[in-house]
Amino acid sequence: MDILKEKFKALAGAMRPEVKAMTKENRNKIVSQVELWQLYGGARGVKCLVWETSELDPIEGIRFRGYSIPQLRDLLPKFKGGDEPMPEALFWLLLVNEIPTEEQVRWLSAEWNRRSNVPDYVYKIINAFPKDTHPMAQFSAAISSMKNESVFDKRYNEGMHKTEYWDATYEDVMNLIARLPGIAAYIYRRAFKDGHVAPTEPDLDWSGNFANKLGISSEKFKEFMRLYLTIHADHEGGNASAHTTHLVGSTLSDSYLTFASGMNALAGPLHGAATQEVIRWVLEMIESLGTNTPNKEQIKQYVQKTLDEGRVIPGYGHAVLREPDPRFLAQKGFAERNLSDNDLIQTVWKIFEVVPPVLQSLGKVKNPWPNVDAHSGAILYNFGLKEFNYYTVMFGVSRAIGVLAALCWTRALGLPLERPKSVTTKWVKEQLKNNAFG
Ligand code: CMX
Repeated sequence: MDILKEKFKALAGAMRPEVKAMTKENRNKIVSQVELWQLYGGARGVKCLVWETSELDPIEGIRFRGYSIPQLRDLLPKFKGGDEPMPEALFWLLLVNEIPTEEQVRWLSAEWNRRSNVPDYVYKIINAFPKDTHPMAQFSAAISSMKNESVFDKRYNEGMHKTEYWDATYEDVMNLIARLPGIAAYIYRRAFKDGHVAPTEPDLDWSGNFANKLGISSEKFKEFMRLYLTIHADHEGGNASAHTTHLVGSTLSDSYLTFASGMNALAGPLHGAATQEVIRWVLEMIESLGTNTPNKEQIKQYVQKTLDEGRVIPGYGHAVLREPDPRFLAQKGFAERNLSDNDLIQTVWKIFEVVPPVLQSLGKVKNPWPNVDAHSGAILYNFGLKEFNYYTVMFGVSRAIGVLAALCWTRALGLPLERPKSVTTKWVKEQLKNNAFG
């Protein structure tokens, strides 16, 4: 058994009976109440789900196993010569709740490289798509196609005991994460470049290899990838891609179909596809204003025009956060250190000054501040990745780290099929008529 799996087995093995006993003893304690608006309001704030790997505070933002992003930039091991945290290190932390050593991270990079071979038929499936098919549709289909590889499915069909589900899931999760850079890069290279993808370099990490495979091999871009793939990984369990992964995983669907479902959720413009919508909107603004360096007054007028057209300002607002997203600030910090003389990035910073007061003045927007998607596009564009309908795929590669670590935990704790109760409006009206709500 490998070193990470061994640690996970020990930790989760101890926690499963503890959770069972705690649930039994406190079965009827009330955790959360649901108000009528929440039925029609996307279940905002209803606590009805366990997610071990991260927690989102509306003010402080995301904490991965209790650590903020600035703390993790300090504490997580770096690639040799680099400054940015590595997603391998984050996966280790999420899975076994400890900061890994450099040696442990090197082991995980090598392990993912070892498992990174993508089956040939996956390329054939991608090749069958028209090249202009949205990259997220190709990504989702390519991932789904690997159901055939599932260790979980094979062992389930052989009669695996339910206490072993975590073990088979761990194997699928490790294989799937290892293959994602190759699959994602092939979608990019085939749709927009010459179709050639660089081979995996055994001495390079997961992010460095992804950068190489995309065809952008500068050290700066590799460093950005390390940061980007770390900070987009997890955002507690209620967001659409995480929750979808959790829901589908709870049916014991294999990790490939389960993760592909999460990707289908990420592909929506109110969620992960906001990353492409932001840059599209910024470029449209630049074109419409006829300048690469719009001033704040020009930006304000364009923001107002967008709102008057009944559209949202992409990259701003959040269902939970009520302050600027620390993931936005982490990317701003990277740009300040590495790319600040760039017009597009300067424009993103001016938008950051202009948009919040405008949204605040509407009186209905609960969070006028930027979210993660407000910054990433401008940096990717600057590195030469200009095909912005591809950006959500990159978000998806990162999201695998969080939602698949969480899937291992779901299986290890033996959580059941998810099945909340729905009601009809007729039922709501009857309850109101009978004064049946508290
Ligand atoms: N621009 C304009 N209006 C906005 C807005 C924005 N950026 N954010 C919220 N609003 C509006 C809502 O559309 C809603 O209007 P109506 O009452 O007329 O329907 C009102 O303000 C209240 O919404 P809210 O409670 O503040 O926000 P929600 O929790 O309903 O929605 C989100 C959150 C992210 C969908 C919303 O802020 C939004 O559409 N933002 C733009 C898209 C975006 O950046 N999404 C990425 C989120 C991060 C991620 O998941 O990746």
